[in-house]
Amino acid sequence: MINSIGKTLLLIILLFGSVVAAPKDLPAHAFPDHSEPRVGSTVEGSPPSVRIWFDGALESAFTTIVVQDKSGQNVDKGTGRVNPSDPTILEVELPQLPPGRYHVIWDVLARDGHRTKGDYTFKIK
Ligand SMILES: [Cu+2]
Repeated sequence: MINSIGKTLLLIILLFGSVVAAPKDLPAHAFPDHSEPRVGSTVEGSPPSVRIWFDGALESAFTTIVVQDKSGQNVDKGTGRVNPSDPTILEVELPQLPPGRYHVIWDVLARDGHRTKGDYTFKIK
């Protein structure tokens, strides 16, 4: 049995679902396009930084990126930021890291006020 509140919630869920399913219709809504190191890749030696290119400009405030080792410890230099000369790039510097699997975790706010978050791993050999 669905009451009016239930119908309203269902409508909100359907609308939200359609927005998520059709990000290309909302160019200001920031989604990752590609990254360096690439998602799931194995790189030779410790990279100097992790960079993620988004399809829209990011707000510096409320936008974070961290890199963790397999035990969940942050291993980046704590310099996560939106690139000052290109607001579609989220980046963080890395120290010299030993071989292993690393986890990149990001959370961004686009200029249109929409938040997206995600994570991926890469390996250093
Ligand atoms: Cu949006």
